[in-house]
Amino acid sequence: MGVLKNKFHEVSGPVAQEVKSLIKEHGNLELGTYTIDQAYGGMKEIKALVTETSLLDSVEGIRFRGYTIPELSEKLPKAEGCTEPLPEGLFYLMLTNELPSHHDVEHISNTWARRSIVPHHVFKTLDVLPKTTHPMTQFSIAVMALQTESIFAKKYRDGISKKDYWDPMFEDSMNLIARLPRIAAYIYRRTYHNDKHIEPDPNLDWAANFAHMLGFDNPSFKSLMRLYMTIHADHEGGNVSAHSTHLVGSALSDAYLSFTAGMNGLAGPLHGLANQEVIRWVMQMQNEIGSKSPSEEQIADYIHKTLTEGKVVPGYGHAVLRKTDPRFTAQMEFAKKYCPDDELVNTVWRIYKVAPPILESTGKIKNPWPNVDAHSGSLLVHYGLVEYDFYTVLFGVSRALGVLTSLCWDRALGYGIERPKSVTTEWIKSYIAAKQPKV
Ligand code: CMX
Repeated sequence: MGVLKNKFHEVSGPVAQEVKSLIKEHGNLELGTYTIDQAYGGMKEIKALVTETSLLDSVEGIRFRGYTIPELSEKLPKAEGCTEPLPEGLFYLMLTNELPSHHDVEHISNTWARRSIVPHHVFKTLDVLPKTTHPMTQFSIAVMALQTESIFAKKYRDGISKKDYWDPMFEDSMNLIARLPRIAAYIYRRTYHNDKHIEPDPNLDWAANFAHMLGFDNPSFKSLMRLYMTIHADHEGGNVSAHSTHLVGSALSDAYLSFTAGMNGLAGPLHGLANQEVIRWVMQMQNEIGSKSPSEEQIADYIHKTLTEGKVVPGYGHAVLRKTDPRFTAQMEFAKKYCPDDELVNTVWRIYKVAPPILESTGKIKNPWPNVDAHSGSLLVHYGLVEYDFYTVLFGVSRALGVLTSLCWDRALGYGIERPKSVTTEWIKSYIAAKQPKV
């Protein structure tokens, strides 16, 4: 068994026992109550999922295994000369619940580099798609084409004991994470750079190699990719990409099938696609106003116009958060260090000043503050990655770290098939009638 797989087995075994006895002894304890409003309104705040890798506080933001983003920034190993954490380290932390050493992250980088070969038929599948196919659609199709490689699917077909499910899920997850940067870079280069592909460099860490294959060898872009891949990796279990991966995985669908489901959810404009929508919206504003550097007043007018037209202001609001997303702040700190005078970055900062009070004044938007997507595109544009339709693919590559770690935990803890109860509006009406006081 590999070092990391051994470690995961060693760590997850006792947790599985603990969960078993916890359910046995306290399974009947109520976790909360919920309302008709929540049943219609996307099940917000209903505590009905258990996800080990991270926990989201509405005010403080995300904690990965108990650590905030600034704490991770300090504690996770870094590449030489780089100020940003290596995403390999976050993966190790989420998987094992322990902070990794330099040696641990090096081991993961090497393992992923070794496993990164993508079978030729995946590229051939992509090659038949029109180049106008949205990059997220290409990404999903490529991962589906890669499903031929699923070790879990083969083992299940041959007959495998339930207690061993976690093992091929771990192998599939490691292989998939290793191959995603290659697939994503291939999509980018075929779509925007005339099929001029760039060979991987196995000596680079996972994020730096991704940057290299995309065609960006600037050291600070590599730093940005390490930061980007770390902060987008996970946001507890209820968001659309994490939940759909978990839901589909609960049917014992393998990592490829489950992850693709998550990516199709990430491709929605209210979730991950918001990162492309932000830049599209800012550019439309610049065009309409006729200035690359719109004033606060002009931005305010444009926000009002967007709201009047019945559209959302992309990059603002959140289903859980009620403060500025710490992932936005982490990117803002990066920008202050590397590109404080960038025109687009400064426009994003000006929007940050202007948008919250306007959104708040509507009286209905629960969170007027920016989320992760409000900042990411401006940094990518700064380095020349201007093809914003591609941005959600970057999010997707990072999100694999969190949702696939969770799938490994789902299998290690023996979680069952997900099957909440649904009712009809007629049922709800009868329920309300039955609850009315008798007169
Ligand atoms: N602009 C305009 N209206 C907004 C808004 C925004 N940024 N955020 C919320 N609203 C509206 C909602 O559409 C809803 O309107 P209706 O009552 O007319 O349906 C109302 O305010 C209440 O919504 P909410 O409870 O505050 O927010 P939700 O939990 O329903 O939705 C989210 C959360 C993120 C989908 C929403 O804030 C939004 O659409 N934001 C813009 C898109 C975006 O940035 N998404 C990325 C989120 C982060 C990620 O997953 O990557």
